[in-house]
Amino acid sequence: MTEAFTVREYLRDIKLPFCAGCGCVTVISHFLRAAYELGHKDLSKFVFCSGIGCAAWIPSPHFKADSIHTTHGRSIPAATGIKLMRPDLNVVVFGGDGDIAGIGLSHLIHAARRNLDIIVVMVNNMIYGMTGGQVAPTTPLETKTTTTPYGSFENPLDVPSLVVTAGASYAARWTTIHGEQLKEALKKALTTKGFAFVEAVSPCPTAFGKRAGFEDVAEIIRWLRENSLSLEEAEKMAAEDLVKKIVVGEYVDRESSTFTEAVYKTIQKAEKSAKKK
Ligand SMILES: Cc1ncc(C[n+]2csc(CCOP(=O)(O)OP(=O)(O)O)c2C)c(N)n1
Ligand code: SF4
Repeated sequence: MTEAFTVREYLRDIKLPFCAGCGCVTVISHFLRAAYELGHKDLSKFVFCSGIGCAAWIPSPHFKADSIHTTHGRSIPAATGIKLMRPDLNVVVFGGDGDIAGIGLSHLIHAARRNLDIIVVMVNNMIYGMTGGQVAPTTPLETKTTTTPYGSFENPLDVPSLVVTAGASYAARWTTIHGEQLKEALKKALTTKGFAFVEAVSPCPTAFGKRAGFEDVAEIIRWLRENSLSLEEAEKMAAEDLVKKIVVGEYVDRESSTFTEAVYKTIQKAEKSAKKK
């Protein structure tokens, strides 16, 4: 089935806005391949939501699909409304780490807590890319950015672990160099009953690489390869040795009742009791 796949089938004829070497392009390709391998010949069963930022340009207006660009950090509330009105559709949120885990963090936590049946793909370039490279909640410790010229002094947020604690059904982190695993995680997310979260750690040569001291995108890719380790390997290591590592793998894969089910069940119950009166 994979032989005939071409990303062009799923994209409008509009030039993508990303810099050369940007991981957003890799994420597009793996996401569309995942959809294709699940039998989606087009994106008519999808709605895409995104906020503001480079990664927020992934779906809209490029995918041949219905999509909505919201304000910065507010893509999950829009997705919530769409999913409740159209539970038959795959509602997918794309966003950067600033959009999803910075300004939009509370929405992410509550969507996971509710086990809202949407898919959130967070493209983690470890910086605020579109605004020129400010420190983000995901920037690795001691990394130089425009707002931390002497290196970041904050611990980065481990977003997959956070959504697991909040109640997500599925959570995974891969990098764009783990192509096959990332695509498989996206397929799992798309078939998960409940809240599914996929983090794709992604190179941003322009805003992250230059400030953090990387010569070019090849050097960022080398760094991703050298610093990624599996959850199983990480379990055997001390916390202080993991500070600058990228722990990849599936953080959770479990089933429980979803927000949409709970809402519709409550509506039915209310209608039944109203009829009795
Ligand atoms: C309410 C609001 N605050 C701040 C901004 C400015 N702003 C635009 S994009 C962005 C962050 C982008 O970073 P991220 O979400 O990680 O996406 P990236 O560009 O790195 O893909 C910020 C702070 C805004 N547009 N709206
Ligand atoms: S600034 Fe970074 S994230 Fe934005 S398009 Fe360029 S490489 Fe990609």
